[in-house]
Amino acid sequence: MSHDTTAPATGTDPSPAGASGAFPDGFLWGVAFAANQVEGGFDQGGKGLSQADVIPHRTAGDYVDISALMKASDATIAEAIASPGAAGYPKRSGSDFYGHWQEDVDLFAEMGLKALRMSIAWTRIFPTGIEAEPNEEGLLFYERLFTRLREKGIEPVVTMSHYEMPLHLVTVYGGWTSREVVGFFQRYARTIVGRYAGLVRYWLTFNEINTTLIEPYTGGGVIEREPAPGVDPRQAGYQALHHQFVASALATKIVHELDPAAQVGCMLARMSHYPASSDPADIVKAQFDNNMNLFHTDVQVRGRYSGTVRRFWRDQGIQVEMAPGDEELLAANTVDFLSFSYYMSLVSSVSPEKYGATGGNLFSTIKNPHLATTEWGWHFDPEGLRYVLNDLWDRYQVPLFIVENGLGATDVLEGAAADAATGGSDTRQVHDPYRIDYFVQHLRQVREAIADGVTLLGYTAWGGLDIISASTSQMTKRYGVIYVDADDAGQGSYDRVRKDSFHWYQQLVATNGAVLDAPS
Ligand code: BGP
Repeated sequence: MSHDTTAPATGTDPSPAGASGAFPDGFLWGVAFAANQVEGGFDQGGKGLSQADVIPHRTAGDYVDISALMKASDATIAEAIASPGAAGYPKRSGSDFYGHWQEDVDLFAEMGLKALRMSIAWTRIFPTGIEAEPNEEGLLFYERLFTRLREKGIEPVVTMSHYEMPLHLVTVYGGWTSREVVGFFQRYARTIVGRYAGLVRYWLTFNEINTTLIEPYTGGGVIEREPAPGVDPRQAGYQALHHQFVASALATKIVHELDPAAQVGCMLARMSHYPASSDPADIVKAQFDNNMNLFHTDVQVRGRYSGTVRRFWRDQGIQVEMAPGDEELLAANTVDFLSFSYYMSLVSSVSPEKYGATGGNLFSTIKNPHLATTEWGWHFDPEGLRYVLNDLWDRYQVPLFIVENGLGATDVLEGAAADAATGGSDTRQVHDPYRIDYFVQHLRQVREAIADGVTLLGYTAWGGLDIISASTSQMTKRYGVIYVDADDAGQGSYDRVRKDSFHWYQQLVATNGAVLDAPS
């Protein structure tokens, strides 16, 4: 019998969704950012210091190994606390969304956006995390913002915790390694869900919850310290992650009780691992790496830890302390949808030394000879997004939501600002065809996945505005379709300039994706 060589259909599929899987009506086209990277105003409105406010801007050669950029030690934190201003700490000024939010929302409305995925800064609501009463000024800021968004027909999709917890909980409680932090988070979640019921209909609990194992400080507020003798250095990460799973389940329960009309999703940095060869050893390694990424969603969508991670704990001697009732709580409070970030794919092998390495989101990987890379070395793999969508849909059969995807690039600002003295008009512009091409190639694959039968709620492109990079703390690693006139040192007018991609994205939304067929 001959081998079946049928390839997956592309663009010609006669499925009921119509040729090439048109985007559904009501598709949530939007953009996405995070409070710690965009807001600034770190010392305004009663906000407390967060874990992100103490990460300085550092450089890292070729950005293949970025781990040093995201770490904090007792010494670096003390130094940061002693530095009163924003200079040297880019996330303290962000893109000054705190000062420009009305103008930015008007720009989003001009683009015709249907959704804005954003996060609430826990430190604007509970500055140290342990207060009995919330900070009213902080609550009001988001209330006004959500109200304005809704007035403009833009759905707020809100992350409760996006790499931004009160520094006090990090330095005094040990971040998420402390069980007490679960209680503080529960109070925070109850406060914001109660206050914004009816305004926020899509909640996400923890951003890229798998970061806690990869970058424990960024994901879980775990300061890097020498582990006690005989204790596996990964122990703290797994314990912190378990507490986050419990807190996520409690937050899910709170939303379902306080606002049954709202939905809750989890958020994973989905990193699909391809085997480097057809050597069965590489195949099994890739399967293991994928399952070690997906166990995070197994817990939040299926309600239980997978056999793969339980075996890993046994083999590695990792002890995760669980309180009585934790597993029942996880099982009873699973999410309504699964959201994820997709930037690139990775490669697995039992003999990685045979291959070169390249950079990536949160960690580096084996270089895939079939793929180009971005300026920061991330694999450029649009088809990988179709693969991920089908894989997640087949595994979980819950609605999916792409809440991050986009290209970090060094854009060039041309032209000059308006000059009152000479009467010169504002001629500033940014030509970013590479970003438009990135969106076109990824969204065509998203459309294929919809034709394959995947249920997808929406797509929010990362950045929207240029914001401070999570991993490198650079402003100049730009993702936005709106240019922000500021540099890595926080110098600039913070003026907003529409890039070419702004106008393209406006067409994308207006045509519900049909612009993807426009000749480039
Ligand atoms: C994801 C984070 C975002 C964002 C993005 C881009 O991991 O959820 O916060 O920053 O990656 O990465 P970076 O900013 O490091 O280029």
